[in-house]
Amino acid sequence: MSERTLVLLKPDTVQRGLVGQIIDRLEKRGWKIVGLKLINMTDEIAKLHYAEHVDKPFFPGLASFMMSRPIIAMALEGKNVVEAVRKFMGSTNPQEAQPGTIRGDFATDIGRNLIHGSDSVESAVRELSIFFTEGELHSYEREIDAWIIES
Ligand code: DAT
Ligand code: MG
Repeated sequence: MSERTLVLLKPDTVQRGLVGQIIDRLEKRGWKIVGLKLINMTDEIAKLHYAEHVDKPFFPGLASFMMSRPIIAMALEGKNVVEAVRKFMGSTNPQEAQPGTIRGDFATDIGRNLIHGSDSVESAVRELSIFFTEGELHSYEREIDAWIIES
């Protein structure tokens, strides 16, 4: 079933000039970009987005990293895209991430792991509403989808 997920390309991705390569891989996988913008994360957004982590010892460092430079926020649509993007990203700790994943190919440190993807369909709905208004999420046809999606 087609669903949507939130992807964030973290400040390290933008600083390292990896935005194009990562978006290239996402597009080649066949997922549809339905929202995209460059933003600065605020303290308020960090607390909302990482609500499950606010009381953890790593949260202050995580929040200040995420607010340090601009990030890319993307909404992706596709079949089983939430779980599939998690696999595409690789393990949270890049030391454990498989080669072929974003973190496994481009990252070494947990605090510089390049990319965020929603961890469930429920999280995706919640997180997308933090970063995008209804009007910023687009529904549109792609003729090539007949060559990517069976039905
Ligand atoms: P993920 O980003 O894979 O969903 P998460 O939701 O558990 O991972 O954590 C959010 C981010 O917080 C993660 O991408 C990097 C940081 N983080 C998680 N666990 C950490 C830890 N033990 N030490 C430092 N940073 C951590
Ligand atoms: Mg997470």
